[in-house]
Amino acid sequence: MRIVRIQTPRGGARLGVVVDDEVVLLPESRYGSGRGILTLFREAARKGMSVAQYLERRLSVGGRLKRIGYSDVAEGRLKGFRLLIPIVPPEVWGAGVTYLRSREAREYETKAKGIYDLVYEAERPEIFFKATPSRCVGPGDVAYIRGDSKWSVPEPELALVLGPRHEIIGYTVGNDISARDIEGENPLYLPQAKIYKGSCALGPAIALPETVGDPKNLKIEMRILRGGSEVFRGSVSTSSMKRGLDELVGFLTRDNVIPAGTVLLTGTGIVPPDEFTLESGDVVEIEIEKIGLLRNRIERLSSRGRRS
Ligand code: DO4
Ligand code: MG
Repeated sequence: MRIVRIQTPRGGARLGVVVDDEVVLLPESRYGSGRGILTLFREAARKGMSVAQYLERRLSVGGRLKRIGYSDVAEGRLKGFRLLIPIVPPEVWGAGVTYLRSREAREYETKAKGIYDLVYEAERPEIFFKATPSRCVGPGDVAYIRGDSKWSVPEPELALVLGPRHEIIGYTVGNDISARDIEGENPLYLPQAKIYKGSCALGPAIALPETVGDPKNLKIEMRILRGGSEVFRGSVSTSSMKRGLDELVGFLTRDNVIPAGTVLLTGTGIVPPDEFTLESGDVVEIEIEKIGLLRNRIERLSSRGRRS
């Protein structure tokens, strides 16, 4: 079962349950807020149920619930309906260098040789702050590369949605857009390479744990289109991630205050060739098996030197 958030023609947002290629819209406006999935989670927990069980019961006694085609909404064919970011997370964190391919790419770009070899092998993973709500975008939104970077790439990542007790309540697709030149110049520039307006894309759906099965056995694919033609395609399985998901969540939440709804990106295992950089107008498509396809057009920010 997958949960989406949908803009409706009347201007409000609703949560929808995706069943095959159909979305069943939940009429309750309390679920439509940016953290409506947490409201669902708490209501389900109060009844001793998982969200999937709670929704199954809700749908079975649902009466006449509105149904729309998932592909129709996702492809913009239904006037007035649009997919929204499925959760507006209070915080987004990222794990880094969790795949061998990322270690190789980081070592290639960095002037501080050896540092990423160390973090790949270390007991403690790299965990960094990535985004606040205003820096996140959803499916179909424009995502950004920095105006002062000449070498920026998408990072397709399995994203974990955490509940009030730091449990994984769902999975979504994340794009940790990053400036490789800024990150490579000096590891202390990492926050500038990672955190800026529109640097984090999330969506299109939150897949519930029951639907995902083994999250360490999911295929992640990325395509980059330029002028309508494919300029990059790559894939990886989450089975080649070096760290366990509980291990990453454990380090993130150790002695830390992590609000419910926080998203943790689990690192990239797909890196385009070193000569590749994103350009304005590129379209990035990231698909994770059992979760969905996240598509964003890329624009370059032009605020160099501006204060706000
Ligand atoms: O230190 C670099 C971060 C690397 C990263 O974001 C990743 O591996 O996904
Ligand atoms: Mg990353």
